[in-house]
Amino acid sequence: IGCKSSSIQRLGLSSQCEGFSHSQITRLFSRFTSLDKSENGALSREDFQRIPELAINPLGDRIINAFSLKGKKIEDQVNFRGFMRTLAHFRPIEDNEKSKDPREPEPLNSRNNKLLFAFRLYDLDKDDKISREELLQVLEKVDVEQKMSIRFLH
Ligand SMILES: [Ca+2]
Repeated sequence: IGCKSSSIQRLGLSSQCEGFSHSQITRLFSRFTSLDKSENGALSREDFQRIPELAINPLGDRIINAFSLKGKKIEDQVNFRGFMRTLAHFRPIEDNEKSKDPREPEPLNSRNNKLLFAFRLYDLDKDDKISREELLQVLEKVDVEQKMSIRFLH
């Protein structure tokens, strides 16, 4: 759907759009470009840290890592393709998930892939296990955030 446009083909996305529509991709691309302060076609850690939603999110750092993760390695720069692939996990699950052709690769917004994505946010050392310490670290961060929001209420 909507992946045939020439501007999108120029981005090298003609074969796969990760389920995004043409207008969504156009919007994502303009967001990507506005974040790319060094204008080198890739986002650095600092570029991501300027996103207000991530700056206030207790798991912001880990979400940034999720964008930068290639296999088990954290890359310094994220290109548009990688940006889009990470965001694809946040798309709503499609109703017809079960009726899809099992030979097709599972979409990134499937239940499994969403779970895997969340799991990776907790698995800091990428050993495919969440240790007690890793879980506690997340809980502590969330707790701080909750305390802060309570303080703001009073
Ligand atoms: Ca681990």
